[in-house]
Amino acid sequence: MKATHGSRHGRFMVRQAHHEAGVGRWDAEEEAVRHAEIAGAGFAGLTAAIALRQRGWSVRVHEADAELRAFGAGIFIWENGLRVLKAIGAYDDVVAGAYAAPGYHTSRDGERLAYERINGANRFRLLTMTRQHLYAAILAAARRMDIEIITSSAATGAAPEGVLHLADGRSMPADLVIGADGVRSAVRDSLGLIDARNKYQDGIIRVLVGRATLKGGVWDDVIDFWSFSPRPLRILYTPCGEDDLYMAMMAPTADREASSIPVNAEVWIRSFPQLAPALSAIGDRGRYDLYETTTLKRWSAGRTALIGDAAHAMPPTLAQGAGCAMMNALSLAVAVSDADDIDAALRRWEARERPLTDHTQSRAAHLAGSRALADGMPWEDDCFRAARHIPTGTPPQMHL
Ligand code: 3HM
Repeated sequence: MKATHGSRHGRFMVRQAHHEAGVGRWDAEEEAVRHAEIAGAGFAGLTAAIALRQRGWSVRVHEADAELRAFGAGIFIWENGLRVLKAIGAYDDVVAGAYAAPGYHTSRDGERLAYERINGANRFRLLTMTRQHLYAAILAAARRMDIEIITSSAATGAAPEGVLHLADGRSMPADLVIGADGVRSAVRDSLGLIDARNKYQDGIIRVLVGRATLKGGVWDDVIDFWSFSPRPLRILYTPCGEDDLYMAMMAPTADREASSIPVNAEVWIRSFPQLAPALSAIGDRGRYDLYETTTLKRWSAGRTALIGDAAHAMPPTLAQGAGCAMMNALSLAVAVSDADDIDAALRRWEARERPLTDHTQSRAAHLAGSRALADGMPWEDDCFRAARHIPTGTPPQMHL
């Protein structure tokens, strides 16, 4: 482990921060440790916390919510995300409860359009799971590393010199501040880093229900159902295990009936009668989110860095939001780990990692804007560059 070279805050600030937080964990061993304050205990924030802790840093994570949880829907994790999970010690728990669908179909107006075998020999994997399952595995890895997580602790902003400002009025100095506080990031906005924000004609309701009778044969696959008549709607049908079914239900924002919450089951069943057993079980579950893209002028200002949706919110069309978030969180820790000059390390990190995220975000945005997934998932390198990527900080020889 590297000591405090180049750290302006170093031991004093760590001691002070611990003291202010009433944390009595100060001991001689931690004297030389560098310290990070992280806003947001989502996938990105916890991944960064674990990866920094693995490299000898002291970290504290602030979560605005009163509870540590993921919202109740499903998620796809491609091979790149699995590699990051391996690196942070969450892989075994994730794989233990995840689902590997054997195939991926696209169906349009009742016709089968495309089929791709997935998760078989010589194919990289695409595991599906509930968000809560993924979150629990990452949180357990953070707990094993003794990472301090403070709930009901919202960040209001940060300073480039390395200070995280909290809603309770406290200011936490650190060698590194990370804004992992989501698509509405206060840390990002306090630094004026937004470059562009785009919205699209569609959004999705994401919901988790029981699989009911939808089991066996083709019902064990992922099926992307599109329907253009009588109105454009889509349901990405995704088993997440024996019992759980994730449905991503795309509807134009202008279609008030179909995009309303609680879900108007009747409207959806009219377009997707074969999914009636699942649609009629939704009740008041589900949440409608717009497809949205956020890009930043820079991913860092001084010693403050942005990761996850705060940095690169993207439509979920390539299922790489969490994948890119976790890759960038891990590579950030690698970049600063032994750096004498944190500002310079963050600029190098962005130069190295950002092109892949920008590319993925732009492909995801194109798919969202064009509804091109209605023609089938484009299984080509251009769309799956991130999925095939070997993330910084993960062993290249690892065969999962
Ligand atoms: C995994 C996933 N893939 C695609 C979409 C979409 O196009 O809205 C949503 C998803 O959760």
